[in-house]
Amino acid sequence: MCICIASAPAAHCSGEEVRLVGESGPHEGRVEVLHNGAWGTVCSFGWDMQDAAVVCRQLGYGRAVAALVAYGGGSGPIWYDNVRCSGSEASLTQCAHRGLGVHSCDHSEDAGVICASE
Ligand SMILES: [Ca+2]
Repeated sequence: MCICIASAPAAHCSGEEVRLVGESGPHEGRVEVLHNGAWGTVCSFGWDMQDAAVVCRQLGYGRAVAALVAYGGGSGPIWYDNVRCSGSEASLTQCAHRGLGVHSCDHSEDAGVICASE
């Protein structure tokens, strides 16, 4: 996981921080991404198991169990829309998407994942 230092060029950050916000455990929840100091969410349009697999890998879990919309809406920016991971990326930042902050979504569509907890 990358800790971004405010004074460092963004290119020096290999990956943004990702967290899961939910109530059932650390291995599942709404996907939130930290960019430029602001936690934001991911639109579920195009959200699938390949994308979920990358999030789970980035967080240190072996695999993804589900890609879903089940954890309520977050707040702040919607950073990603139409995420298109192949499934082999090391972090979500390496996946194609519409563009940072570019979306046609609202927070009711925020994407979540369940990662294998074993
Ligand atoms: Ca996708």
